[in-house]
Amino acid sequence: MKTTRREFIKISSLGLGGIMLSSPLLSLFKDDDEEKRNDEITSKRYPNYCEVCFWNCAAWVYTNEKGELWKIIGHEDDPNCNGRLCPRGTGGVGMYSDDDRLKKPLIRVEENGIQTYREAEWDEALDLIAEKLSGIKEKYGAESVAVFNHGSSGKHFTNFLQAFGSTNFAGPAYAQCKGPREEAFEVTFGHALHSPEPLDIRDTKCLVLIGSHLGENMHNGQVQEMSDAIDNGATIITVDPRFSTAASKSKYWLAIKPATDLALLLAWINVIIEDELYDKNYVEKYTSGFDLLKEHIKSYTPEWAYGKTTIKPDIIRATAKEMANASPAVIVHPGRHTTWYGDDTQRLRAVAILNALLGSYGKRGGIYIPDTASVYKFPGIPAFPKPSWSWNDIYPEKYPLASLGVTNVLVDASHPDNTSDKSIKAWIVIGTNLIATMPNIARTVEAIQNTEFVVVIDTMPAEITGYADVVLPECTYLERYDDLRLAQGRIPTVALRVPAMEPRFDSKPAWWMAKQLANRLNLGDYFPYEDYSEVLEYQLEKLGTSLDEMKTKGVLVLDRPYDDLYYKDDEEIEFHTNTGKIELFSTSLAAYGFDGLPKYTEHAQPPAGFFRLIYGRAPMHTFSRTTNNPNLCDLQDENKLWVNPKIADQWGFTADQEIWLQNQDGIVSSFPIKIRITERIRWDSVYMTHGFGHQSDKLTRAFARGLSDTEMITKIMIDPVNGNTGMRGNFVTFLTEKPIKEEVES
Ligand SMILES: Nc1nc2c(c(=O)[nH]1)N[C@H]1C(S)=C(S)[C@@H](COP(=O)(O)OP(=O)(O)OC[C@H]3O[C@@H](n4cnc5c(=O)[nH]c(N)nc54)[C@H](O)[C@@H]3O)O[C@H]1N2
Ligand SMILES: Nc1nc2c(c(=O)[nH]1)N[C@H]1C(S)=C(S)[C@@H](COP(=O)(O)OP(=O)(O)OC[C@H]3O[C@@H](n4cnc5c(=O)[nH]c(N)nc54)[C@H](O)[C@@H]3O)O[C@H]1N2
Ligand code: SF4
Ligand SMILES: [Mo]
Repeated sequence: MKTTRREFIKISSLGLGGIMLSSPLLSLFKDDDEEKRNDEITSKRYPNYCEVCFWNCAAWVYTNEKGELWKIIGHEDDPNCNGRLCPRGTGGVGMYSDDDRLKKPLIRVEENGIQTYREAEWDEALDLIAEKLSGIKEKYGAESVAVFNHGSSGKHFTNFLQAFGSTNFAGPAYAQCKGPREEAFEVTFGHALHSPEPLDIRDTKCLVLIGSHLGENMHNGQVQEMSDAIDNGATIITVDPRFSTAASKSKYWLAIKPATDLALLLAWINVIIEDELYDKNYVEKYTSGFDLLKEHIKSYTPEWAYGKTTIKPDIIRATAKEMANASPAVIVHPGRHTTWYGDDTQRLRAVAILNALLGSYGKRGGIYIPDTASVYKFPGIPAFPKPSWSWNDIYPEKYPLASLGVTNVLVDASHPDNTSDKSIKAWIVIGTNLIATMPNIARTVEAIQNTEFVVVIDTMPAEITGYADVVLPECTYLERYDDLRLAQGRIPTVALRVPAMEPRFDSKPAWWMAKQLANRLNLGDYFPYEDYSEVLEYQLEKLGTSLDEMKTKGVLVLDRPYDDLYYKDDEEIEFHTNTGKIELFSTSLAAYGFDGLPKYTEHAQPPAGFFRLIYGRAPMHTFSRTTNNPNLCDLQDENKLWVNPKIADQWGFTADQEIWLQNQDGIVSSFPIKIRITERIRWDSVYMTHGFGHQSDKLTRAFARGLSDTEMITKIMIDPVNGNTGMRGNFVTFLTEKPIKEEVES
């Protein structure tokens, strides 16, 4: 098979405008009262769970008397949303109605020397994929095929991949997101946090947000609980170089110098130990390594931390005291997007240690012990074959504590500079826009060019689809069955997704695609059903209900069999760590040659004329997936660059002036961005919302609107513990004139 260089395929059209909306914390939720619900007698409603982000709130999807999609509202019994969707969830109708959606399978062809796509029928597209995959399996082994996945339909293809003979699957929700905090909590408490995070915000007396911006980060249930906690008088302490929405609700805003959070965390630990503010009983009973920690922490005084963080020693002391006063009803929020500076597992270890010293793990108002529903596997599915190697064998000396597939390892293993004898030759990408998601776009593209075959399954003509050999259009979550949602929480719940609408165009559900492909590869036994509803029917009957009943209920709230939400006073607990204790000193990190206690590491600060690029979420959008959504686009259609007035003055900027960015590696942004001059950002940093600046002109509303942070992130700081990609070490400067870009031959 010859590898041809894939040109990024564009099909042209143009963008539209919209308005910006500013956002107080809770006014963002739509309040759907019972009365309104009962009004809708002529309409029909279908249960679903939201796929606009991965909080997966359970919802009711309404169609009107004409059978048209009408609206989506939160499910009243669902603890993830308590009957209220966030604006993005409400805007989910736009995922269905967007006319830019992928419509038919596409196959890459060359016409008159130019690469383009032609539409194909499903049979032809699936035959082609089956043929290519079996060729690659024969030549390099099944293990050389990888799946990149995110979202609920990805599971159908990770199942397919395992049936095919490979376990090389990975999603950005680990190595570009929550990997560091998961490993840090795993080694400290013997249990990763998972999602939704089991934080007892509802009952907390003190919530510390360190680089986590609830309110803009609209994780629904958490934002609601934070709002309740504020009403109940809880103290909020926000550590953020930017005055976030959360900071505006806080008693303390600590405008930390970016990249120095570990200094603050260590200083807090220092105060809590030196001033004997920790929970002595808890520490004695449940933890190990306290003496080592006490010794280790001595030099990390608030005075020392002041020099690093620019946060005054008395503020560090006062905030440590606030936490201790609230103990054990205190949460040092572990955050979620935690891949920042490459020493992230160690930073999150400091967060875990703080929670342990404050005795909050397993306590009311702290971190509770979650429960999750489980379901039976559909009968008759054979065991998956055992592959001869997996992602963690590619570079055996690296990333010993990565517990899930690492996307960037699979990229490295596809890249021409791969040094391993194991390599990836084909990609199946489902529900993740890797071009907008993985830092260092050029490297991702080089890896793609070096593979022999790429399939992309998406709903939208996202950038990643432009690099595929075959594109398969998935129908949206409103048009398909999918697995039951088994969310962890205070009580176990099950939520059902059923189609409210027929798939638009010629789109199909992923479960169907996976099964059709499997049939073509003699793997049909792994998908022993004609329709996915059979799987749901079976699993729901085992739970004592039925598909029909659940269509009217939507959510099943199960009993929690044991009263074990919190530890009882003096309860004996065996933690799943090497010592059976909460490990203040991590024996597993130490066993792999890493620091058993977090040490401060110095990170580079921006050179003169450059500013640290920081980024985050906007309440109206989820990454790059919603920026073309007609409903959400109306609310916010571009991002702006937050610049401190001092810097704006120096550069002579005016509000809304358009500028371009250039980063430390000379990368110039494709598009300009408007300036927002605001005191809400430190002078040494600039901020923008992630997910804008789309390159794909098939996204008619999002193309060239705003600027892509990912484009500017070419320096990656890899966490040696788990291979996760620290992305906040990039610096940018401003270009006030439109840069003249040389056209590069592709
Ligand atoms: N620069 C930068 N990079 C980041 C981040 C950042 O803040 N800045 N955040 C990181 C984090 S925390 C995460 S979790 C990742 C997320 O990264 P991604 O998972 O890549 O998230 P999205 O950009 O939402 O891409 C989702 C893709 O799925 C498609 N899609 C939507 N619904 C469906 C569906 O039902 N079926 C299928 N098949 N496709 C669907 C969308 O059209 C889109 O192309 O990004 C990480 N990368
Ligand atoms: N509306 C909306 N909500 C979402 C998502 C979405 O796309 N849209 N995505 C969801 C997902 S998958 C994730 S992972 C979460 C991510 O949500 P969070 O875990 O909250 O992470 P980010 O969005 O990256 O948060 C960025 C915050 O960190 C601050 N920051 C930047 N550098 C530093 C630093 O050095 N130190 C400190 N202390 N702060 C710093 C930024 O100013 C910003 O306020 O959001 C989830 N919720
Ligand atoms: S938080 Fe919002 S976007 Fe995310 S699942 Fe819930 S309603 Fe949907
Ligand atoms: Mo994430």
